[in-house]
Amino acid sequence: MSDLVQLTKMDGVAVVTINNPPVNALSSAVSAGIAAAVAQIEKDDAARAVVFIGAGRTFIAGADIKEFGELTSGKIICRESLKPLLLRIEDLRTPVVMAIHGTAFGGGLELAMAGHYRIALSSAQVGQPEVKLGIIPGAAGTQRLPRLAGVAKALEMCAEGSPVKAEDALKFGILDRLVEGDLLTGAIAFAKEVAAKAAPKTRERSEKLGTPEQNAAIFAAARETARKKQRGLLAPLAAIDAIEAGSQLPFDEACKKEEELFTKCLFSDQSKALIHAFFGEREVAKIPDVPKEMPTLGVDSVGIVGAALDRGLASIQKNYANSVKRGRFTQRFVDERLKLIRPTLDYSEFAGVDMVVEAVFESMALKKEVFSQLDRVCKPGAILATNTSSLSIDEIASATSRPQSVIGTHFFSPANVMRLLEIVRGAATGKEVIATCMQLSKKLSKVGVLVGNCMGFVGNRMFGPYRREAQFLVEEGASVEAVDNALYEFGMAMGPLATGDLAGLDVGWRIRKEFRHLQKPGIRQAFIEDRLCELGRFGQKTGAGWYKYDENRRPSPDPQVADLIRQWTSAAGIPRRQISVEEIVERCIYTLVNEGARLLEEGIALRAVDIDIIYLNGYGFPAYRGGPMWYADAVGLKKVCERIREFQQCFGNWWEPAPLLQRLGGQGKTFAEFSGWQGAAA
Ligand code: T1G
Repeated sequence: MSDLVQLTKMDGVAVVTINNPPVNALSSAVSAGIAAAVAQIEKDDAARAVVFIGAGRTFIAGADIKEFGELTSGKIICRESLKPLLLRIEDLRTPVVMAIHGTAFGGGLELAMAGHYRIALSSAQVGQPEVKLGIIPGAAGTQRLPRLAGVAKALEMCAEGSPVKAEDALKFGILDRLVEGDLLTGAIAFAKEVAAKAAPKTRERSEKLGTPEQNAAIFAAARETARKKQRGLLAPLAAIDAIEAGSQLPFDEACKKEEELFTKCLFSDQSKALIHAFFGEREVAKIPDVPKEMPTLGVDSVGIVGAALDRGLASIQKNYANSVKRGRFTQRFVDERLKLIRPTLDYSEFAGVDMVVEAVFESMALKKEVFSQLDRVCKPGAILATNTSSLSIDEIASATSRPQSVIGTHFFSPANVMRLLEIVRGAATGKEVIATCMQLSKKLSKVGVLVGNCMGFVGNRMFGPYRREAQFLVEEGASVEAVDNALYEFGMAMGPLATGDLAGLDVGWRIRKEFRHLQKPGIRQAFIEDRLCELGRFGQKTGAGWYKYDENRRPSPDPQVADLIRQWTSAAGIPRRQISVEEIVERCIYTLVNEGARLLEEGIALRAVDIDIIYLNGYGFPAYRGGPMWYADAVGLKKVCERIREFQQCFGNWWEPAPLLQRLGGQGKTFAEFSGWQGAAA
C-alpha cells in the first residue's frame, strides 16, 4: 500500500484513507494507490463494508491540477482516466460509504458519487468547481450528479461551479446522512448499519433524470444564464451539453460525450489561463522577503477615517439589508455586526485601536494632516493604513514619526463586492505590518497583492495610459461606443470610457489638474475627458459623461458628445479615420502590457502573475484570458513588441517598448519566466 493511500480494517469494515496533504488532491499516484486498495478489497470476502475517508483537513479537493499542465504541454502523453476505477468501486459487492469532511470537490465528489452511500460532517462542502478552471467534470460527474440531485441542481453545480453546503447536499440527495463528532466513528457505525443492505449504484439510478420534454426549458434557461453570467466562457456551456447527453443517452455513451467535451476544454487556451489564475491567487500570497511564519499583529479593532458618517452608516446598513434579503446573513447576525460599529467625530477615540484605515479625499495635504493626527493619538504599534488609490505612501508616512507602521491598503469600489486589495509597501513599512495586512486580506475574503510605492501603484498606473489610449482612439475617429464595445467583446467587464463614467470623470480630472506641472512637454495628452468635465459631465453621478444616463443609470450614446468630439478634434487639427476593432483592442491592451513590463522591471510588481491577479480582481479583465501579462505571453512577446514599435512609429514615443519587453521578446522568453523581485528596496 502507498503512503498516499492506506487500507486498514476496523470491525470488519475496510477503511481506505487518502493522505496527500494539503488537500488530498487526486494525483495519478493517489489513483494508483486507490486502485491497489480496491484490488485487495475485491479479494477480501470478509469485508462487510468499505469506508473511504480523507486524512488531514479535508476529503479530496479534486484531481491534481498541477498534473494538467504536464498533460497539455505534452510532457505526459495520455491521462489515466479515473472512470474505470470509479466503476470498479461502484461494482464492489460490499456497500461503500464515502465519509466527507472539509471539501469534496471535482474528482473528490465524483469518487464519492461512485460510492453507494455518502455521509458528511455538517461543516463539509461538496461541489464541481471545474468550470472555474475552464474545464468540466471529467470522471462522470456530469452523469452521476443529475442521477442523485436531479438535472436542475446538477446544471447549477456544474455550470456555475459554486460549492454546496452539506445541509443542502443532504436535501438534494447527494448525501445520505450528516454526522456529528468523530467522522470515522460515525462512518464505521453507518457502514455496519448498511452492511446487509443492497449497494445502490448511482449510475443505475434514473428517477431524477426527467424526460426531454420536462428538461427542454431547464436546459434552455441554463444556457441563457451561462451566456449572460459567464460571458465568453466555453466550459459552462460544455458542462450543460454533457449533462443533456446524460439525460438522453445510456450512461456509457454519455460518458464518452463527457470525455470528448472535457478533453476539448482541457486543451483550450481558456483553461490554461484560468488554471494560471487559480495558482496565481495562491502565488501572490508569497512575498520573497516576508516569510510565511513572520509574526503578525493582532487586528481586533479598526478605525476608519473619512466616511461622511451618516452616508457611510446608511450604505453599510443598506449593504447588510441586501445580504439579509439574499439570505446570505440572518437579521440577528446583522444586528450583532452593526452593534460593533461606533461612529465618532473625535480622533482620541482611536487611541486604543489596532489599525486605522484612512479614506479621505485624494489630496496629499489633507492626508498628511490626518496622518499627523493619527500619529499623535494612536497607540504604539497600531497600523496606520491609507486607502489612497495613487498618492505616495512614503510622502504620507513622512507626516508621522512611525513610517514603519504606515502602509497602503487600496480597496476597490464597491469594497463589499470587489475582491482585490492592493497592499502598498513604503520604503520603511515593517515586515510584520505587511504580513498582517496580507493575512487580513484573506480574513476579509479578499485577494491581497503586495506592490511597491509609485504614482498609481500597479493597477492605476497601468489603467491611466489604458484609458488615455481609449481617448486617443476617440479623438482619431472611433466612436465612444465602438471603443467600449471592442473591449467589452474582448471580455472586459466594461469598456474603458463607460468605466470612467462609473468611477466619476472628475476624480481623474482633479488628479490631472493637481499634477499638470509634472506632465512632460511635447507628450500628447488626451483632452476630451477634461473638456467633458469642464461642462460638468462627470458621468453616472451627473447623468451625463461619455454617455447620457436615465434615472436607473442605464447608458445610451449621446449624439451631443459625438458632435462635441468632432468640433474639438477638428479645432485641434486632429485628422479622423476609420479604426478597426483589432486596432482598438491592441492599442488598449498593449498599453497595459507595456506599462506592466515597466512596473516589473522597476520591481514595483513582484511577478507578472501579481499584475494579472490585480487586473482580474480589480479591473474586470477577463479571467479566461489570464490577465494582461499572461495574454501577452500567449500572443508572444516578440509579436507584441513589434506591434508596439509600429504604434510608436505611427503615434509617438509614449509607445516606446519597455526595455524588459524588448529583451524578453528578443530572447523568445515570457513574462512568466521573469521575476521582478529586486530585494527590499523595491
Ligand atoms: N490540485 C493541486 N493543488 C491544489 C488543489 C488541486 N486540486 N487544490 C488546492 N491545491 C493546492 C493550492 O495550490 C495550495 O498550494 C494548497 O493546495 C492549499 O490550497 C477529474 C478534472 C480546496 C477550497 O478546483 O478550491 O477534479 O499554494 O491555498 O484556501 O473531474 O484549494 O500551498 O503551494 O487554496 O484552504 C477540481 C481547487 C479540480 C478545487 C482549499 N477541484 N482547490 O482552499 O487552500 S479538477 C478544484 C480549492 C477535477 C475532475 C476534475 C481550494 C480548497 P500552495 P489553498 P484553501
